[in-house]
Amino acid sequence: MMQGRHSKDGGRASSLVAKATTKEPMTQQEVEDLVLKLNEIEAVKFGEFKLKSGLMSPVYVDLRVIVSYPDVLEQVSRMMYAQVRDTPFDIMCGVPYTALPIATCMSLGFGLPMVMRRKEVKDYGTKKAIEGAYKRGQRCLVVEDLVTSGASVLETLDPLQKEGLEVTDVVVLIDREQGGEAHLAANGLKLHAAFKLSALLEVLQRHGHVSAATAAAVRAFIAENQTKLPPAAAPAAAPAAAPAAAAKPKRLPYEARAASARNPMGRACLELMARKRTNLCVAADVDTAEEMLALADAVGPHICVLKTHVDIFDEWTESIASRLQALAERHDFLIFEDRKFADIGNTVVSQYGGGIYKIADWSHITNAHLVPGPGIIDGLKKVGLPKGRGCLLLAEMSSKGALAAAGPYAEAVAAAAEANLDFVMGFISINPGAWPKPSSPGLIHMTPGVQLAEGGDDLGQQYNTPPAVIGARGSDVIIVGRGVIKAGDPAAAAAVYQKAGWDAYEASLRA
Ligand code: 5BU
Repeated sequence: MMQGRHSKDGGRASSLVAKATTKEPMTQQEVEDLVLKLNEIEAVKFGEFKLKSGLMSPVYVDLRVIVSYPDVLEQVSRMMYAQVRDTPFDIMCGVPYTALPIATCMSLGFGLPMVMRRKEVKDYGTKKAIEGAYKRGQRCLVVEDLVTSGASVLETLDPLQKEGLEVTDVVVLIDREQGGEAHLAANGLKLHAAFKLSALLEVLQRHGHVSAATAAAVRAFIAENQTKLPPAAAPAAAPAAAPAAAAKPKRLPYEARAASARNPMGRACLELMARKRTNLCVAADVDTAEEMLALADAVGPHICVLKTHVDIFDEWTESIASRLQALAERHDFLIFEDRKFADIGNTVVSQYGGGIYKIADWSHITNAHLVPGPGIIDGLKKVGLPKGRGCLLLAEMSSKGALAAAGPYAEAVAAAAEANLDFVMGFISINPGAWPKPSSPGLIHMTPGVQLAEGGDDLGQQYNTPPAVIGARGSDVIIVGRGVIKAGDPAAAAAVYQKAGWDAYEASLRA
């Protein structure tokens, strides 16, 4: 088995490799230029479009037009090849029709042998479903222009497998991030996308081709319109009840969501979690600032976020704040002052930026109730946005009888977050998987009330376990206080929670 540009045919391969290596990977500038070109030739359009389903969409992607722009076609094929240059395969198959010219262009540009699937042949017994030269057991890369649900790729999978070809990888130009990646993964296929729709959107917004309002509408549309896998395309070996399970939108990996996060702290947090393999936030509810700093140093290697309540300490100085920042830097975690602002916009400006604590100066993240209305977000944003800070909105609380709870309150909080994606990075939530609308993929859910066993304290706290919080309830981050800080060895306890949280996350990626 060889990689990317190679062929199994020895003699032919050497000349093809020589040709392929003349093509360098695209630079960032070229990638951005390509996005702008796709917009210019209206392969990607933004506005109001009625889809075949009757649904109104703020984005329309039609890549058929690129056949009329050879320079774009060539760049697209280069960009797509770059995604799979380290992936082993022997031949490629383009999904008819839009991807056929793209596959052909990759074939010519990089010396990659190709086969074609006949779209019209339904009776595979009488006519060849796959045209071209291939041998059973060869590894075939599927080339597609766009993936939404993954259904058309899965249609191509069947005839290829019937011919004895092994299919494990799919390359596309654009992933609309509507569930296709998960559906393909459920069928054993790894998706390599040149662009996620959200990344493309980000470039166009940065260059002034898409307004903030349109970008927000597109992100909300993507989040709200996660596809279900058609039953016919559900995994063949699955038992009868499985298609419905496969149709459930699967968790996207943290790193895949980072590009969708418009708030810099949201993005940093998702990237950090993936990089450090931890979704653990430790609540440093200890008695003194010195103890908090010692705890931060001890649990630092295991956490993505350290949550503080600095108003429980007797003293707070700039020096304590800078020592905490230095620890965050050293151990690669974010600081979250759990201040739970709850006043009118004008007051929170002073509370967040001033006073003894000057929270906005050192805390990457803070949080707020929406009880006063959206003015509180505007006030906090005025202080936090210029400093690149992020805000979590309290949608649900962990304590018994909480009024911040699932239902109209949490729904209003979710809508306020979607309207402020530049500053709001996510939520404090308890059961986000049960919310009527999934939140935008860049928004993070952090859940307090976590211990290794279910239970509670005598003041209303209620505990769920890491698998229940990350798996069944679909949250992203476990917030653990006493489970770690009251342990004999907090660092060892943090390691246990890190593993429990991460195992639950990995299991939910496969679910
Ligand atoms: P515990 O020791 O794991 O129960 O600590 C939980 C922490 O999370 C503690 O700092 C609380 O202030 C915080 N918390 C919470 O428990 N429940 C909530 O709904 C919110 C915050 Br919001």
